[in-house]
Amino acid sequence: SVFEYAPAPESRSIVDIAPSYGLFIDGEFVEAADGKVFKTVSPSTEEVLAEIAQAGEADVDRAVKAARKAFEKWSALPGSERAKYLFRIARIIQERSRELAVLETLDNGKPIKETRDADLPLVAAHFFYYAGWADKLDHAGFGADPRPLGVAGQVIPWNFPLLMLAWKIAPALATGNTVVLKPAETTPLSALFFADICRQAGLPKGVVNILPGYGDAGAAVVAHPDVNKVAFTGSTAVGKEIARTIAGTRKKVTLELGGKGANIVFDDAPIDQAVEGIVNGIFFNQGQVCCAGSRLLVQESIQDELLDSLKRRLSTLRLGDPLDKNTDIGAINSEEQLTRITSLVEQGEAEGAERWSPVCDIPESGYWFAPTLFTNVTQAHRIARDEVFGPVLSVLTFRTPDEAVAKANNTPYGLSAGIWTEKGSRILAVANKLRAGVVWSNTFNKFDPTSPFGGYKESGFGREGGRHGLEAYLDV
Ligand code: TXE
Repeated sequence: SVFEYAPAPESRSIVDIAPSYGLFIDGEFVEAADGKVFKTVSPSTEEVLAEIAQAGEADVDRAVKAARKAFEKWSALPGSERAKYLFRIARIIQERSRELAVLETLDNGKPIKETRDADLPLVAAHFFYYAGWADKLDHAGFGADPRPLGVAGQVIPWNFPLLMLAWKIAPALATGNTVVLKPAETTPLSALFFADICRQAGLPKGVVNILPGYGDAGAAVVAHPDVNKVAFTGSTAVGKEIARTIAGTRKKVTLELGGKGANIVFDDAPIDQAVEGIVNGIFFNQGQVCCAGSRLLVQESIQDELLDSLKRRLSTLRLGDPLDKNTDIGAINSEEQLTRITSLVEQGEAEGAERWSPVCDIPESGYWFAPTLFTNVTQAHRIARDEVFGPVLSVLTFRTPDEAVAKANNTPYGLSAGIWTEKGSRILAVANKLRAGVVWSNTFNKFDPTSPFGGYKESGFGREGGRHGLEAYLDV
């Protein structure tokens, strides 16, 4: 069975509820009003994992009503009481993290060592971190008596299903809001498991509602007149559509959208460390990361040395069964995403860039893409401009720091960047000129709940994480 785990004795696992898993509304797993269901498949085997109730407009309305009703009591609780629930949720996530890691890997296709060592610890950390804020809001410099906004409508993607849920739900609850969340259609399982954790934690009914479904359900959440705040992570195209829907309403909105991060390697960089950072930057989660370092900007004088090392390192990556703890590269989340990646890579070749991949066995079923490197890339190539959202790195070169900054900023996005150099003064000088929400130096893809995260330009609007992440859920 897909759900081969032993639920904690006091919990009722979602498998016990129904053979097809329900929407989570007002503290209960229920069928969709119109009885519709959809299937979620394993990206690494294409097997059907589960059948899920599919939310429609009527379900969104029901969930928003439940959240509105719950808001009256939830927002009136002292912060210290809300904190108790959040701490309890955080602890249960830790206790059940192995089951959650397996479930996430099955549904998403990412390697178990990532869900186990990165996703799950960060998910728990977010709940612990925001639990700590719940009783300190009056003293955090927001102004006297900061107030929650009401019902938060949240729509999340499939690349970090549970972590994006944590980024959205933890600050919303800490500040006294209630939630209607729609997970992505290809990864609904960990969100439903989280719903069970809310029940186990005794969270009052209606405070969190989870509505698996497609984009139409997401659009209904965004448009619902009784939703006060919208938080979205996903594609720039849908982000813009959401912004248009919200214009003219009084809803608050945060958008976390795409990226085309530059990893800038100067000639004095520690090469071995940089190679590890480049690999982590673009091949972590098969490159399906909004802040991925998908453009490598390397100083011309070290290009050959760096690329030789990088190719040697890529040849050691193991692609295959995501449940095997030695796997480095798992499956692409969906057939649709695989098609998107394939098409952009074919265009890269057609435009004259040079394509390279290490030799690796691709399993017969499932959605896979070998780690791919493009050299001879120019700024005009689509692979240098468009978000591929796959394990594909485009290499460009530069001669001077100013040229590196100009190339790094030459994108409609502005989410992330990396700088590799031994020179501290250069790190500060370059970082100050980069138009990116996160700049890492001599490391990449490091996350922490205390740090605000979000984009410049078309990468989005607003910040999540840290104290800034609370502002998005408060009126002051
Ligand atoms: O995104 P969508 P997709 C980028 C990445 C990827 C591309 C497409 O480049 O290749 O987007 O991915 C819901 N109103 N990112 O198609 O459609 C949808 O059901 C409201 C970057 O998966 O934006 C899902 O829950 N909601 C990104 C969520 O939006 C709508 C992560 C994201 O799906 C909707 C994912 C609508 N009209 C993709 N249409 C990141 N920033 O990390 C769809 N949805």
